[in-house]
Amino acid sequence: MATYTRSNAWNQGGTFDNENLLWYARGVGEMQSRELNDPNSWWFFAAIHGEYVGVANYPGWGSIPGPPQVPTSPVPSQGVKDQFWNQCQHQSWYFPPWHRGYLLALEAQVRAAVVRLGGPDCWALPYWNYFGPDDQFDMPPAFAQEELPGGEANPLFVTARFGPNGDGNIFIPIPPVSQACQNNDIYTGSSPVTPRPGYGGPQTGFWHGGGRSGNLESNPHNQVHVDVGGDNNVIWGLMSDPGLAALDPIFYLHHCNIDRMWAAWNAKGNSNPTDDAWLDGPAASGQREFVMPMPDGTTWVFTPSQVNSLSQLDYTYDDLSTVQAQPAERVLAQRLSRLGATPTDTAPGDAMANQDDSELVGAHDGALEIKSSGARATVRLDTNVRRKVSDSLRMASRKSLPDLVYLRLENVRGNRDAHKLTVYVNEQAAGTVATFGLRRASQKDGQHGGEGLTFELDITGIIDNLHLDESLDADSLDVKVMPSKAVPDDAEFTIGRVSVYREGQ
Ligand SMILES: [Cu+2]
Repeated sequence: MATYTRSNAWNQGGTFDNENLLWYARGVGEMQSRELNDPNSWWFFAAIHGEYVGVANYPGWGSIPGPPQVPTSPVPSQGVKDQFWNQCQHQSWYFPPWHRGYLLALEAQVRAAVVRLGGPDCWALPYWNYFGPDDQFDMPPAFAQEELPGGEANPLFVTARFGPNGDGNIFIPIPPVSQACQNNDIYTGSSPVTPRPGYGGPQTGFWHGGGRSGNLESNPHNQVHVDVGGDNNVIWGLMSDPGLAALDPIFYLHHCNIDRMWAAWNAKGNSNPTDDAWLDGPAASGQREFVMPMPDGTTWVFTPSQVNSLSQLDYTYDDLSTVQAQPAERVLAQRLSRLGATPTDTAPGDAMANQDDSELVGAHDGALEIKSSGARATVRLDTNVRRKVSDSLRMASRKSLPDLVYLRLENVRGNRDAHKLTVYVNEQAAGTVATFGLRRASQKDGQHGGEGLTFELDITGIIDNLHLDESLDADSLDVKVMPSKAVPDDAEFTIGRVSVYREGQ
């Protein structure tokens, strides 16, 4: 039996009538009263995720328009910083387990503060389920109030939180934000040619960000960050940047929902990796360990194997339902009938599983600049590979499953963290991605040499349509990338390469 039950922040209308939110606010307030070099402080915890404590210009912590007032001193020793700070795992298969451990430690800190203040010892972190009924896509109102019911300053209130339209109205637009990731049934793809990031993210070592996000991280996680933080054309919101995000108390309710979705995904029968490299974490191969300060002054070193399942842990959620996936079999049957395959074909199971059958169909080489008017690329297709795709669609049957096709925006770089990009292929919408973490992933002196972010979209449905319209014979695809808002003329914002891959199944 779990000791703690995490519940919906929107209970009692998401106001301070929800006691759970009121105690969260008081606990956060207590943590915010501690100094930066106290491992039990709010500021120290944000720095465990990522920090710009000493950076002079925005997004330096010293230039954030309060509240909250963010102290930039006293800075802990180099040894303490090296041990604890800048640990967050992004664009990595460690994204789900690292953030689970991080939430557990923060929750323990807030609970200890709540108990000290006379609150309930069963206090647990609330989650913000932006997919819930009614208006739950709106931020719970308690976060937008400047004062607590007693008239004191509200520790949950943040100035640098601008929303999707940059006007301070915080809500999550659904769509493009969706729960479609819950339908993926693979945690990390295994093809050595183009390994899909899968639900949980690509295989990496200790990885602070850069490259490709898994499906859960890409949408909803990255999009919600950018929707909440946004920008106001001068600065961007705390939630829009990994080095600022965990300063905003809404951060932990967002991540609590992401953690809930992962638990729900597992509860539906999907499996986490069984490789030792995942289970034992990066420290097992000599890299940094996952380590958290606990309220009793101890440190907790953890591995993914220790946070693999809620059954090992002392908490649960009051609701583990997320969208019910269409069964993969029905999705495939619909696709085959659209492509004209006869429904009486051989039963599934006879299909030959192609291993490692993945290759480039075409690419647009040379960097593209993203302007307010968008970016446009003509992706030339290799004649032979394109024919292979066409043939697989024409011959589609249960014995010979049609190809899957993916589009990649490779090595997107720049200083625009709060943007979304919507991609069109031959004028058909292929999907939307968010540039959360772009600035940091683009820094040449950063951990991964400024490779930027790479986005991948499944364009199988569009390719099927082009095939059915008999327009897949063209030797190129027209790819258009539209930013969600204006891009200043002097902004850095580029795409390294646009590519299209096929994969046999
Ligand atoms: Cu996050």
